[in-house]
Amino acid sequence: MADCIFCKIAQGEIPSTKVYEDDQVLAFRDLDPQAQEHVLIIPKKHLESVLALKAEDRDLAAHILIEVVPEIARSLNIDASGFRLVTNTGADGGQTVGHLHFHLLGGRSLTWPPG
Ligand code: DGP
Repeated sequence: MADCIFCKIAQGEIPSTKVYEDDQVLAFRDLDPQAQEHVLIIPKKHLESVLALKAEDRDLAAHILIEVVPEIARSLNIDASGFRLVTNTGADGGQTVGHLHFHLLGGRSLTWPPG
């Protein structure tokens, strides 16, 4: 998508602080961190939100949850202490960037419920 900021980050047109990358997925530090560790995990392929995932994306979704999230959590050393994985969806969900992303937050004790 030509005007998608996260597509531009995935393509290297906008700089980011990368914490993980493979052929399908990029993870980088959030511009406005809400915790000591705040990473955004995105598919390189443009998908608007979790609602845009289709059956053909099953392997991609599983890869993010099964391989990418644990690997990043281990690399940030928050796998034992714990973390939160969030995907804001749509207006009420607080989604501000229309490219599927998972917030991985950790490094402090997070409260619940969210605002
Ligand atoms: P959400 O509100 O769930 O759509 O989260 C979007 C997040 O993206 C928000 O925490 C701020 C972050 N963000 C927006 N633009 C940029 C950017 O250009 N670079 C980085 N690293 N993060 C960004």
